[in-house]
Amino acid sequence: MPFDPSRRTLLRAGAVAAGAAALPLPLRRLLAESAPGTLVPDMQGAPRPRPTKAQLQWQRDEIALFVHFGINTFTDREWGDGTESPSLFNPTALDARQWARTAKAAGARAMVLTAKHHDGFCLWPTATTRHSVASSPWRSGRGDVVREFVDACRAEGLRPGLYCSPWDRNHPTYGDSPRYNDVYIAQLTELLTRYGKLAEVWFDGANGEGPNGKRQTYDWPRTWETVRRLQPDAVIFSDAGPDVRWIGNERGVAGETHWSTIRPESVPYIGASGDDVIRALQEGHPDGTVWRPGETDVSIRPGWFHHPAEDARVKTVEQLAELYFTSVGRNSKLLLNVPPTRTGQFHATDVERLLGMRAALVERFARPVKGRTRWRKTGALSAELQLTFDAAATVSTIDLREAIDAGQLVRSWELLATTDASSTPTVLLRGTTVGYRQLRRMPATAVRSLTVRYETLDAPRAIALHAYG
Ligand code: FUL
Repeated sequence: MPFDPSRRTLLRAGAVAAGAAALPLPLRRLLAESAPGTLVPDMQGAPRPRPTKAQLQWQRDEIALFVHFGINTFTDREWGDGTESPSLFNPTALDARQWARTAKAAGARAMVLTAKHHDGFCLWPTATTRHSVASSPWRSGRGDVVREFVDACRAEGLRPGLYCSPWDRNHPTYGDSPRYNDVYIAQLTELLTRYGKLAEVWFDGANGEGPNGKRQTYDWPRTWETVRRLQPDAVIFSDAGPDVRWIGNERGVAGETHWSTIRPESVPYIGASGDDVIRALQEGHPDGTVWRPGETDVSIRPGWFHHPAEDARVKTVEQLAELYFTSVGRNSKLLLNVPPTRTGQFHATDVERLLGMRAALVERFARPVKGRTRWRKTGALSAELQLTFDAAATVSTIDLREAIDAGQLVRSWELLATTDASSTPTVLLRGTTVGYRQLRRMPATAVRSLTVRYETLDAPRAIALHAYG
């Protein structure tokens, strides 16, 4: 039995030293103060958050592939316990270019590799432990998966990111908090200085006891400071931010309402759990004081690592295309995990499904319907945008967009249509937030005009409406 998903959720939720009392003050302060976006005054003069350049780029990437690869790939487990021999790591035909080519062909613009998972095995030759590729038979101990990964990303024009688990079930210092924190910062420093520019640094909050029976207390403020100093253009992901927050589930579904802004106190520390926290992660808040959009991480298979027994349980093309609509189409970003097999390559089924997803999405957006647009303010906090066609046009996909570099303002909208048969507009769709993108599908409908009426938090700005046949 490779893993127990409910336990995984529990541990993620139970993360950092079991609660607010243990982590907390410095981190809480840091999270509250590290609002990375710049603030622009709204119409009442109150500051409203906007994204940083790095957050904007992260969002515009739309799809990134997550690559879970490591000792678990060779033991058929989801969580190693750290006692695995490095001699098990021996991919027969590792080809990071195959990952990168596939990612690109699937429409991804970035890729994030598990440089170290909870078992502590490092995919790069590190000075901090012998538990790494340097002690494995792969490439006679002279290989570096992280190097091959970043090189492959750059060769294919993808932006690389790294995951380095703070939970380390191998390192002897784990549980001895200050000593292990030094080791962890040394590992991050290697990763953040040796491999060029990174787009994203991904932190999982899972946390357990060390060999001394003590639970490790992570030093998040020092961790964030290290990333900011060494990779100022990377976004930092964790459950609670500071740049990108978790979306609250691993099913690939963002909230139907999804503000990129959030009240930091609603997710006060990494690993905070409970219905209110999940709701805050899913939906954010219109009065949020920081720009911290949600990232939707989900695996193409039931597990995060490759298990031969799951080769027949790869998500279908339809399921994958659906994920795009429930993440990117809800103002989020899709981080789609594709685990290499023991050969060190993506499985043929996964590749085929990813290409199928891409083809399905290309087909969905293949027939843009062009018309004349007219925008007007209809009130202090409302506006409408009309798209008129010369002849009846068939529409089945709607794409609404806010210019989020100036922040997120739309709080509710409805889409009305006129048809040839009647010039009285009828409501086709309704929604709440828009943000970067709001995508909707509907049965093909013949229309003469489309009008989005929307309400905003502050003085309205123009939005974009694209329709596809
Ligand atoms: C979780 C980890 O425990 C899983 O193994 C996986 O890496 C996932 C993305 O995050 O919390």
